[in-house]
This record gives sequence, C-alpha cells and structure tokens, in this order.
Amino acid sequence: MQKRLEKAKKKLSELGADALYVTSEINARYLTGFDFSDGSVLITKNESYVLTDFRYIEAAKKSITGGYNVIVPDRAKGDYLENLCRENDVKSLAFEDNVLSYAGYQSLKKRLPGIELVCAGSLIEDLRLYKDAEEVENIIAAQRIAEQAFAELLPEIRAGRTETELAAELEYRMKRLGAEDISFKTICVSGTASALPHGVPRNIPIERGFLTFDFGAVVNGYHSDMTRTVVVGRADDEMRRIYNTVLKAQLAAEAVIAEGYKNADADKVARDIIDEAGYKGCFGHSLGHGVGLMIHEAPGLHARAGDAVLEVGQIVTVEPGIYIEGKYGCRIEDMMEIIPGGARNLTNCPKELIEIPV
Ligand SMILES: [Mn+2]
Repeated sequence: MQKRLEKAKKKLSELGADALYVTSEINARYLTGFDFSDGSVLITKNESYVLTDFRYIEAAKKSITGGYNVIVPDRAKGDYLENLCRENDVKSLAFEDNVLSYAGYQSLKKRLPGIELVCAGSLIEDLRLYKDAEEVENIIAAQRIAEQAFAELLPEIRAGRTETELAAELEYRMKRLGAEDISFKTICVSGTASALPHGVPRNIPIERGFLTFDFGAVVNGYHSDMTRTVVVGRADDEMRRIYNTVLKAQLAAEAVIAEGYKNADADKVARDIIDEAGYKGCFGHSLGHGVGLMIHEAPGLHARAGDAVLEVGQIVTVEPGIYIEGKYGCRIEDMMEIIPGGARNLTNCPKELIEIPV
C-alpha cells in the first residue's frame, strides 16, 4: 500500500496539484487496502489521511498501515476537509471528476473557498491498470474458486433443471469455496436465450442447444471472469462449426496477446477468423476488457483502442462469441496476464466441447 501511495504522490506532482481528494470507494480501497463504504482519502505532499466515520474507525485503524492518518472528522471544529487543506498549505486540490457528481462538485467548491479545484482525471485508475503481485494473486484465487465451482456444477447439469437453479447453484458453490461475493449476476442462458450475450437466467428448464455460463468470484475485492458454453443434447454440424470457430478465434487471440501487442490488433485477430468463417456481424462486442477491483475496467481490447499496446501487469479477458439472433449463441472467455515478453493464461478450465446428455 505504501508503494501505491508513493505512485499516487508521483502522479499528483506530475499533475501539478498540491493534494488529491479520493472519493471513489474503489480507488480509496486500492490506495489503503481497506474496504469502507463511507470514507475518502486525502493525499497531500507530506501527509495522507483516511477520513471515515465511527462505524469503520476501529477496523480502519487496525488494517490501514503505511503512512495514513486515520481520522474521524470532528464536524464541530468546522469543515474538516478545509482544515486539513489549510494545515497542509493546499492551494490546489485535485478531485476525481470521473466520479464526483455535479452536485458533489458544487458542494466541494463551496466548502473550499479560495482553493483551486483541479480535475484528477483517471489518476488512480491509471495506476490500477498495472496489477502488482498481490492483486494478481487475488485474481487467480478468485478464478480458482470459479473454475472449481464450475467443475462441481458440470455433473449437476441435466434436463429439467432451470437456468435460475443452475445459476444459483454455481453462485452457492463459489461462496462455499470461499468467495466473498460473485463478480456479477451469473449468466446462465440456454437455447434461444444464448443468443443474448448478457442474457438473464430464466425460471424455465434448460433448452436444448447452447448453454452459456458467464460468471466469476471475488476475493479481497478482486474479480474473476470466465465464460464456458456447453451443449444440451447433441451438437449438430452448424453448432460444432460455431463452437470451433469461436474457440479458434479465442486461441488465435491468446496466442498473439503479449507485452507490446496492440489491443486493437488482438481484437482483429479474433474478429477476422469469425468473419472469414461466414459469421460477419455475429460478434457484436469487443474481444475483452481489464479485470481487477472492478469487473470491467481498462484496458479495452477493441477496434477503437487506437495505438494502445498491452503492457506488463495488465489483466485482460479474451472472450469472442458468435450470436445468431433468434437461434443461439456461443462464447468462450479466459483471463490473461501480460508478463515481460509475453502473456500467461490465468484460466485453468478445459475448452473441449461438452455435450450434456438429455
Ligand atoms: Mn468478461
């Protein structure tokens, strides 16, 4: 955490502001390691503060180390933020303009007369792009839980079970295996609903055809993300062709993804394979996204990524799909970590086509 604070201070001095006021819970957690739902962080040149309230103070004092003063603002003594700014000779304060509402900004302006407010932009988000060893460990731990839960679920998938039931079972197993939460609402969609990339599980027995699971676990605030598509019943020739095309596109992208490789090109490698197989227009979303304290974060793997290249420490998903409207769809998703000179797959779950007997 000390290292993250140092990096934030360096960014702050590059920005040219005297202090940074962090109001995003996720960014505050990133800086302090503490999961509070009510609090903020103030970083000045010499001192750093965690501002929280009575409900969190004991836990915060125990767990937050590395250069932070943990305080409960005493409102009777005036505006605490203004006081801290005056004490630290803060003349310009960077605020999180991507996070703070317009009303919040107006109120901040009113609270800090004479202090210049500067947009921090994605100052902390830019640090979060590059995962340190501890963050990678947490994401892998979350992924191991998710894939173990899926391995346990597979023999439980049979005709007559509903999408909601299977989704609930997957979530229950992840939690039983130690997940503090699920990454997002589990996607479990079969038959025609599998054509919806982000479909919602229905309270009906799974239909024949593709059955897609997109899910993840959370460990210490860090998310995992994976998708597997199985077939309920027998896969016909077209389904086999679709599955194999998606898999081929995914493996091709995974083979090129490496330090220095263009994000947009990774998307193109997968997209070209799908287009050339005759499914142009059926892969209507981007190839992948960053994963971390949020399920979707930077960087994006898509055609609009410009000249951005993959860099060491980034963790991205690789998730091509083919969706035939009104019929069915298929997606396969892994997570990869960019490492010096290459990349490694963080997902350890088979991708051979599985047919569930009905
Ligand atoms: Mn994803």
